[in-house]
Amino acid sequence: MNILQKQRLSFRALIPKGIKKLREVSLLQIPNQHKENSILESLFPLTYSQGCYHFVPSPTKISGKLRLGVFFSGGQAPGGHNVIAGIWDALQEIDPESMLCGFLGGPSGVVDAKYRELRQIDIDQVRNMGGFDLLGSGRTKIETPEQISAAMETCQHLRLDGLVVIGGDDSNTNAAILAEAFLAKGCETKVIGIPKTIDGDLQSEAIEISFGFDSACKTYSELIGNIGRDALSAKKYYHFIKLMGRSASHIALECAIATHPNLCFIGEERKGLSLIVQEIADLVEKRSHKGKEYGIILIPEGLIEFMPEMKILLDELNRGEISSSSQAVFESLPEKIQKQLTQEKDPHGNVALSQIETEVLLIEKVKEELKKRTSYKGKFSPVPHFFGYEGRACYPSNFDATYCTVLGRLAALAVRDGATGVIASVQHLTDPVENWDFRLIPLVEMMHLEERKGKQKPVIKKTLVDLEGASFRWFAARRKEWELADDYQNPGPIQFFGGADLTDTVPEQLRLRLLRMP
Ligand code: FBP
Repeated sequence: MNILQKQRLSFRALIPKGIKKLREVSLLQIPNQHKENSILESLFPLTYSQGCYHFVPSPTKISGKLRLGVFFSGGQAPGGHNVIAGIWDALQEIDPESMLCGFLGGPSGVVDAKYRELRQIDIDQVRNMGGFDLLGSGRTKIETPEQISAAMETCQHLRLDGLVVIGGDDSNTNAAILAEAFLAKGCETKVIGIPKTIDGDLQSEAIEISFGFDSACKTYSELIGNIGRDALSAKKYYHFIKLMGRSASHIALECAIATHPNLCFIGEERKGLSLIVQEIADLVEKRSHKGKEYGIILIPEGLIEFMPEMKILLDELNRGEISSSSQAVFESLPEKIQKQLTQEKDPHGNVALSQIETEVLLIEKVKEELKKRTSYKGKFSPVPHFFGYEGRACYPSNFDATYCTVLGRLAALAVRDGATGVIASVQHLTDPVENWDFRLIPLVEMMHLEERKGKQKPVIKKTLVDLEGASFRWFAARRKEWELADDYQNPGPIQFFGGADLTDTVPEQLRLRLLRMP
């Protein structure tokens, strides 16, 4: 074990004063204020009308043995292990006789009753470590009546007071369904959601940001910063850097704010493929006229799905019927991309978007475009990159390490005090940790109805980049300047030692939201 690993294992997150002494805190439910939705009400009759919970000082000391289960769901996000460490610490404090059981391999662990009881030694090995390797993860959904019954049987067999779901929008939608089903069937297990995803698209007024976003973006920004420095030194390559983020472009935007690339596309602007290619070719040409044959271009993973003509093509490929206009789009694509579009399918039978090399697609199209331009005489040497998995299991930043520990504590408190169908929420995340505030938000409150496979389904909505929001406006006000100026920033690695101004920084987008100005 290297010295940094040892140091990180011994790091202890600061605990905000409101939840420092768990036996002296209790929940206070305030009446619900969400808009009436009769369909949601009919789907969630038992959890629909509950209000959100605040944490308040308790007049009496509350203790009691608890039995909790927990699992990871979906893609890795730095800080996940700290959620479990936070739950563990809270249980030790509430009653050291409590039990914590980890389900293996994601939600399927609950359905198939694959679990193991966690001990202090397990927690000591993963505290402040990235990854989800303590339990593993998976993308199975617990949604069929058979799966729900199997999950309930496991929870009843283990006599669980609570089940904590560490997941994104889909997993938390699932958590809401489970909570309702358990209540309806008289199962005592409470279901609590934790907002996880590096994509940053599980956010709302109540959920300021999902955990993992900060550490992943800081890792990508470090890499982009290094590439910027290399580009300025070598002056010979165009770096096309695709960044993870299944749909929304929050990661690309956050990294652009931190690193100032020459171009960064934001999917939510919904530009077509040819416009994007024109913009890149214009940039390459303009820079070439200034003697600059290098540059940095950021491309969000979800960009392709926002391009109107590609969206139609992808939908048609998913349905298996291609119109003549989509056929023409398909034929205009490089052969490699055509193969990826037709060969790779995700577990739901859809085109596997994360496997489509949008960076290669853009490089090939820009090459074609530049060849056509007689005004361009430069040398275009592109290099493709894809940063995704590099950032999902890094050491969590202090922000994520602390945020996750607190989320774990909130989950344990929620179960102790009998809440179910809620997600843990920490507010005022830009304030000093001491002053953070907490809520449990009913999951149904975050849901709306969306068409899935021709049917209206209740789901938690993915939050896209708000083109009127402070972060996008800040970026939009500066991006023109970055095209030619080479204002590359090199933020360096996540810092764990030094002053709080180095170690305790928050995501740029949270900071900008507070400033509320371009
Ligand atoms: P979650 O939404 O489950 O947190 O996962 C996000 C993500 O990392 C996306 O950014 C990416 O598109 C996807 O997972 C990749 O999935 P996989 O791990 O299956 O390759």
